[in-house]
Amino acid sequence: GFSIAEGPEVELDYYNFEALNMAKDHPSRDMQATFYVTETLLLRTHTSPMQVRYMVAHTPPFRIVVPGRVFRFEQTDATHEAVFHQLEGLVVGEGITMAHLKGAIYELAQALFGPDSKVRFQPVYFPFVEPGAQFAVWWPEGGKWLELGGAGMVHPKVFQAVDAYRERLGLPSAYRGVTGFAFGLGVERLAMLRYGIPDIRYFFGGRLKFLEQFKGVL
Ligand code: FA5
Repeated sequence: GFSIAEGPEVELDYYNFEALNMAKDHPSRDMQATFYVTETLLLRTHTSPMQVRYMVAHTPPFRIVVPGRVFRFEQTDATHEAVFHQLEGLVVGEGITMAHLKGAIYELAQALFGPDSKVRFQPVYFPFVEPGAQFAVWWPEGGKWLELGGAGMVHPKVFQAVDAYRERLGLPSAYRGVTGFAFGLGVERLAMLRYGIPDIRYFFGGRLKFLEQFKGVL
């Protein structure tokens, strides 16, 4: 029931941060170290800017997923890369709750990792959701929980920013009286769990021996 939307990799600061309740100089921007192109243009640090782009252009109810490449000024290690992919999810409508969010994530985990897979939710802060959570899946190869994504209920300030933008475009406001959930998960980490890959750096390491294993899969 989800449709697929895609957005630009070179993004405006406005969509990547500002409209997501991360004003300039807000310390929460340090959560995602950023490659800037100019003062106002950057390489998107997550797929969440598409939440705003999509909502400005569409009216609820809807369900979307947004796959895409993202970029961060990161120190790399076995679970962190500077270039990776995310899958954003956004569901908006009347009566959408945190229970729908948890159900969707559990369903995804069961479908991908089987009925015995274990998912863990923990409360966490993201400026554009309230309440916010991060979720992890048990990673047998690593012998620990692997943080797969962030999620939460769309923050009222995001809906307000969207409606304010729509008003500037001469569109009627469409986000009063609705709620929504959003999530953003790491695609490489998903593949690591699914195929038992011990190090994220293999994906962009350029070793054919590694890549050729996925010939039939991709
Ligand atoms: C975000 O990027 C939020 N936009 C997620 C979100 C969406 C929250 C919607 C609420 C609502 P975070 O920085 O935690 O959150 O990244 C999300 C996921 O991307 C992580 O859980 C992880 O799986 C993956 N990820 C983050 N940084 C890296 C990295 N350097 N290398 C590989 N994967 C990463």
